Parts: sequence; C-alpha cells; structure tokens
Amino acid sequence: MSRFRKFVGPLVAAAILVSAGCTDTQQEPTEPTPTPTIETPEAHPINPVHRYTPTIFGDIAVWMDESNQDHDRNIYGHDLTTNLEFPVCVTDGDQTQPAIDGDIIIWVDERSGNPDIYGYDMATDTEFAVCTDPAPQHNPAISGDIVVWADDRDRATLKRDIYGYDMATQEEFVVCDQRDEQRDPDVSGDIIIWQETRNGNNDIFSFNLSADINEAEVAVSANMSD
Ligand SMILES: [Ca+2]
Ligand SMILES: [Ca+2]
Ligand SMILES: [Ca+2]
Repeated sequence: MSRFRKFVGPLVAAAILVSAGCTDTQQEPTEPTPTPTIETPEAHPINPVHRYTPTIFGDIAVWMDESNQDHDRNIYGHDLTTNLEFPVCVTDGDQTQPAIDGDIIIWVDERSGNPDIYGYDMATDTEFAVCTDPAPQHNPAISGDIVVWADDRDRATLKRDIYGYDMATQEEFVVCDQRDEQRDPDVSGDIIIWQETRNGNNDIFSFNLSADINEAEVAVSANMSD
C-alpha cells in the first residue's frame, strides 16, 4: 500500500463525519405533530334510540325502544310491506317485552308504577288493559284470543304463577298456581306451556285449555331424578 492511500483513508473518514455533522445542523425543521382529533359529542347523535327484544308476526315487526335522553321505554312497530314505522305505545312509564299474534300486540306496561299487561289492536286502533293487578306481571305471550303471563300476586305463599286472559270473553283465569315457581309461559292455540320447579328442578309443564280440567295439566318434560 502506498503512503498516499494510508494518508487519504483517515481524511475521507473525517470528511464524512464533518459532512454528517453539517447535515444535522442544517436540517429543515420538522413539521409539528398534528394534534389528535378529539371527538366531540356532536360527532355522534346526541339522542340515539336503542332498540331491543324484536318479535314478528306476518309483516309486522315490533320491538322496545329506549331513548338515551330520558331512558323511557316504549313499544314501536314496523310494517315490512309498507316500510312504515308506527308507535304502538309511547305513554309514560316503561313499556317492555312485546309479543304479537294477528292484529294484537301485547306488552308489560309500568305506567301505573308496577308491571301490568296491556294490549293494542291494530285493526281497531284500540289500546286495552289485560291485567292491572297491583302485583308485578311478567313475560306475556299471545296466541289467538289467549294471553298468558307469569304473575307475582301470590308470591308470598305460592311463589310465581301462570295466569291467562281470554280476549273473547274478557275473563282472566289461573293456568297454574302450584306452590312452587312457574315462569316464562308461552301459548299456541289451546296449549299453554311454562317452566317450573315443583319437582325440585326446572321442568316443562303444559295446560290444555280444551281438555277436561282434571286432565288439562300435563308434564311435558319432567324427571324428579334430574
Ligand atoms: Ca314509555
Ligand atoms: Ca301489576
Ligand atoms: Ca307458583
């Protein structure tokens, strides 16, 4: 290796270091970091309505509406044929747990301060009370003229029971008030079913409205050894 190359090598390295240092000192100022966008309440609807528990019969869907503003719960419907939404019940207090069959929509209604059962006939644009007993009523279901629900009027002695209402005769009747817990009824035609605990576990029982009263109640699924 020549003496020249031995001498030039360190000079080139020094030049690179000096050049790098000059580059740092002459660098253009960086752009300021943008301030993150903070979403204001106006970025979303200030009063969205939440919708729950939809159910449907034919071309009519119904559900419970809850406003974020006042948390009032109401029942609304929607005609899927006409694509029109309509209020079913928007009165004071909570309206919840809608069910529908034919032209009749029913729900749990707390306008009086305790859960009752109310209904609305779309054919006649008429609202009506099904049960306004002072105790709580829950989980209504409907088939034809028959409305059923779980009822706490004798809860202190009989726990929860199943009651029904015949819209044709406008008469209320007991479906099952056995001393254990009956709940979550449903109905189709003359057959009412529910969940209950008389055997110490949850079973399914039924009641046939067209059968002899002594043979009307039948265990659908019950096993005491479960
Ligand atoms: Ca309401
Ligand atoms: Ca009530
Ligand atoms: Ca009971």
